[in-house]
Amino acid sequence: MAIERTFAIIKPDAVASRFSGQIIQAIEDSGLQIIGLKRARLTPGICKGFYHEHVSKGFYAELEAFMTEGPVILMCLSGDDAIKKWRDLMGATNPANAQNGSLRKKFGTSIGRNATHGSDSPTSAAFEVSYFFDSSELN
Ligand code: DAT
Ligand code: MG
Repeated sequence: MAIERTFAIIKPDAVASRFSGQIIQAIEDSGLQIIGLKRARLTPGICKGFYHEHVSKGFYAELEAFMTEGPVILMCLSGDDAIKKWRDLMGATNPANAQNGSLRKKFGTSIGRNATHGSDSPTSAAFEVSYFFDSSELN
């Protein structure tokens, strides 16, 4: 397996509910390394750039309102098969369909308010990591 980097967000619902510690613990328990981490408050403009593939969709206004409602924790994760490993830890987009034990099942409350984000491909991971982190912030 190849060492990959992926991008993760602890979304505003999970930060506000003080689930950040449990989510970070789950990442460390999985063997993935957190090589970049910061807390931020997304603006509508930053959100549009990040979710460019979703801007034209019907749910985008709800997504932007949610992602800008409070602080988030942004992370770059590194490890074997990191993109799939982090997607598997999170579970399905809709918490109702997510596997028992997954983070979205445990901490998400609806398809819109689903606790975490993870890149879905090497291309999106490269874009998303560089959208939020300078290379000097990854160690
Ligand atoms: P994922 O975050 O699992 O990659 P996605 O890229 O399809 O899912 O969508 C990005 C986010 O947008 C998702 O985490 C939650 C929100 N979203 C997706 N589909 C939605 C819908 N039908 N209604 C409300 N929010 C939705
Ligand atoms: Mg996605």
